[in-house]
Amino acid sequence: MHPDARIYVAGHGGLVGSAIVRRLQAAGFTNLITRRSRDLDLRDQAAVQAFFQQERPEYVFLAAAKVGGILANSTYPAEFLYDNLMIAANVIHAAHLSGVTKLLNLGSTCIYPREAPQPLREDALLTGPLEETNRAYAIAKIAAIELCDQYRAQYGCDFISAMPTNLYGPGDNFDLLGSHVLPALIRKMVDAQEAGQPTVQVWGSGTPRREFLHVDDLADACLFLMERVSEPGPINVGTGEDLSIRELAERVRAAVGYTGELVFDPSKPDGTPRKVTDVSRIHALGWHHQIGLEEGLRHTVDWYLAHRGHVRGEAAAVSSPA
Ligand code: GFB
Repeated sequence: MHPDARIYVAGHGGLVGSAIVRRLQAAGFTNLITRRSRDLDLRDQAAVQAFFQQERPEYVFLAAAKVGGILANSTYPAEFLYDNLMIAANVIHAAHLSGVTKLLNLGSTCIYPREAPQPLREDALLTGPLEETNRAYAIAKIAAIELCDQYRAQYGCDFISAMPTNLYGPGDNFDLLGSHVLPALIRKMVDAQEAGQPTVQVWGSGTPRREFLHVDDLADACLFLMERVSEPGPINVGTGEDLSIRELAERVRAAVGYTGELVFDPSKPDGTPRKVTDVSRIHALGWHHQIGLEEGLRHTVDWYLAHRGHVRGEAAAVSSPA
């Protein structure tokens, strides 16, 4: 990408899109195109096609999506399927029609089967049944990969797909019903410490294992992949290291300085028992994450404390994947 390339970041207001914008600006790209969702509804095919004809982006980062944690995914499966299918179909098709040079599609490691061997390799895609709590979202994300691959096969479009593991960082959704586990635990423990509350509820059994990647590392990987990789199929982006939800809760407690007890709530779902990515493909390509969980947690707690008056808190935020 040349420094004045016309680059559209779809979903620039979300966790991932805002990190990609920061990364592109830091790298000296000056011609970034963005639209707020209230100005351009990516589910509206005619509006999306008109936008692409008018703006003629050369590069597209597709970071727009309806996303949320385990509860939001299982409460609103129709919207997680419909919105994400429409966004992907409209943007990818319009990118083809308007002659976009290259597009990077962002998905999630929940595309892999629930019982796939761990760590999750890219070739585990479509080899078994999906996790129930996020099947709708996963199917939309699998369809987006397939769109990229079929437009590549039939029309030669240079469309690639990155599959980040669970993400966190500045700009996350801290709504307790809609968010993912890491921002939820930060918020619960900060609030509990301030209120002198002796316990904090942690959903599920605490035994599921998850991997966490700082969103600034993901943004770096997106730029890396956009500039260097042109291949079909998903490419995992993660750290390759996981921990249990109980261990995560202890780490958050230390980062926040919460002195109360953790209480596990078995009435809430555990979701998939383990999700850790095999990152050998992206390592072989030459990319490696930089931000460890301890540093990333500290940074995110600081960000939350500085921004807590005006963080996002929708039940299921629209605008960034994973
Ligand atoms: O982050 P999370 O909502 O998403 O939950 P998934 C991860 C684990 O943390 C589950 C537990 O076992 C939760 O029960 N957990 C404990 C909590 N306390 C909390 C809490 O206060 N809030 C939340 N949210 N969880 C999502 C998928 O799955 O991950 C999406 O639904 C997507 O499709 C995303 O792939 C990355 O890792 O289970």
